[in-house]
Amino acid sequence: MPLDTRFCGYDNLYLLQMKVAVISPRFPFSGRVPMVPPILEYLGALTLKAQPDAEIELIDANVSESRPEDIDADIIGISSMTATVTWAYSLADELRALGKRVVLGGIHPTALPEEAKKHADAVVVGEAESVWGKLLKDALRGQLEPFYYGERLCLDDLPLPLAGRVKGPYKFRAVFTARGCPYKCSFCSVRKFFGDTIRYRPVRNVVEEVEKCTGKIYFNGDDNIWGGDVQRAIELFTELSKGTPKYWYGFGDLRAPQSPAGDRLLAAAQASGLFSVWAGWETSSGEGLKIYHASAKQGRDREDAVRRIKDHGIDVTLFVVLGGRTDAAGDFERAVALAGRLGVSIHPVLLTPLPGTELYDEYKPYLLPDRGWEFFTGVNAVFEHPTMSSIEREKMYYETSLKLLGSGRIMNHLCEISWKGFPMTHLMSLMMQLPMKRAMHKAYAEWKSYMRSAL
Ligand code: B12
Ligand code: SF4
Repeated sequence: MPLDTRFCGYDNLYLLQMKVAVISPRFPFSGRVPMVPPILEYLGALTLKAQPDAEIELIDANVSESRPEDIDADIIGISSMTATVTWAYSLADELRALGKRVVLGGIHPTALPEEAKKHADAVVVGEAESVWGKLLKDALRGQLEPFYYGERLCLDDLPLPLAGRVKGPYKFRAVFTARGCPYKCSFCSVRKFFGDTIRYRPVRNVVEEVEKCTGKIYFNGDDNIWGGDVQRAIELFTELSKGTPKYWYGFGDLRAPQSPAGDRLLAAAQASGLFSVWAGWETSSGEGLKIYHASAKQGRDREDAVRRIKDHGIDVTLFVVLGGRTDAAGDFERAVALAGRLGVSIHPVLLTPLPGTELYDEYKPYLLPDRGWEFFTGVNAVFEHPTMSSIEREKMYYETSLKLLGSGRIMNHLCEISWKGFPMTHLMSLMMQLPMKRAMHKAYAEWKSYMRSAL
């Protein structure tokens, strides 16, 4: 689009109406994600903060039928994580071949900015807040820089996401209250991206956003819903419980519930509507926890933490990583036994060395050359293992997941949840596991048919 006709001096650029499109990429799996892509609502809001008159198009590629030629904007932003970046690159290439300008951002372009730049006019490395306004102005002038390096600002002044603006078959949206993580899990990209100091949004801003959510349920998208400050978490939960009753779930470590204020924390969380905690158990072996630097977040007695959470009527799902180079076939079976013993859901993930992590550097020599980023989803084997082939690991992954989602197991698990959470926690537990079970059956059938055609 020729820009000079509208260009009236750098300082007045905010007066011009510009068109901005933001795209959340297609996932490399079939099945719907019931959550509005948070980046669409958020980058939309950040755009309006910088350019209040901008015309915005927010596209979830899993829902929208938009073709590249239909997307007409001064600048098109695409967000991506590693699993979705292959699709994002190919869309970016198509858009640029049509003469459109593309900026890539998110966790994968931040980990590998030079790679991303091959597919984009500009790459935002890190958080967008400090650079998005300048980038939009540069786009209007037709003078994009190749890289924009975002600073980690304090979170006092974040715009409220454009809730309700993205239409689709969504069941809920996400709310974020903090960024950063002090733990050092070797397979995780979060610390490098957001830093090891937790930055918190003011409690009143979070409460305002939750009040504005129209639905009854939301996902707390923080890496750790308790944060590193138990008192702040109690304050947040207490304030949330004074508002319109809502239900929520999110990721939490197992350390905070073991703290001296653990029971107060859990009671406040349950009163604010928390119905389910997802926690990184990672591995049952102490040696494994050391290898992945994942011991600190477990506290002294993580089984006690699980019991305490459940006693407060809150459901627990544990994430377990399997198939690492030091893991054995027996670890898959042990994950099933663990679910039975603790009376929880277990979500297994095949260990995936994501770029920008310590694990990636360690596993780089073993990566399978034919596996592109679209395989880095946690259900594919992407590296050589000393004793198990990739087919064996993937087959065991699906079979373990389906055992964990067996009807008897789901029912036993429901009976294990304390009456304090009845009926919402029980209902939500069921509503999360049943679609997961259907999706897993479908994914396994697709995998088998892919294997038959490939062999
Ligand atoms: C929500 C979420 C999901 C949702 C995504 C829903 C959706 N439609 O978008 C769901 C549940 C589907 C999901 C799935 C997975 N996820 Co996820 N997810 C997250 C989570 C919790 C929040 C991301 C988010 O939306 N943040 C809110 C937005 C507003 O902020 P943001 O994305 O950080 O964006 C900021 C900057 O990055 C930048 N930015 C981002 N995009 C763009 C784009 C442009 C153009 C610009 C300018 C700037 C910009 O600006 C923003 C403001 O500063 C993160 C954890 C985290 N802390 O980031 C993990 C995370 C992104 N997920 C991760 C992973 C690994 C997965 C899975 C592979 C998990 C698994 N093994 O099962 C699957 C992949 C799905 C698949 N098979 O393809 C990793 C990704 C690591 C990586 N290198 O790719 C993360 C970082 C978690 C972690 N601990 O490592 N996930
Ligand atoms: S605790 Fe969670 S967010 Fe923090 S480093 Fe470990 S996996 Fe990443």
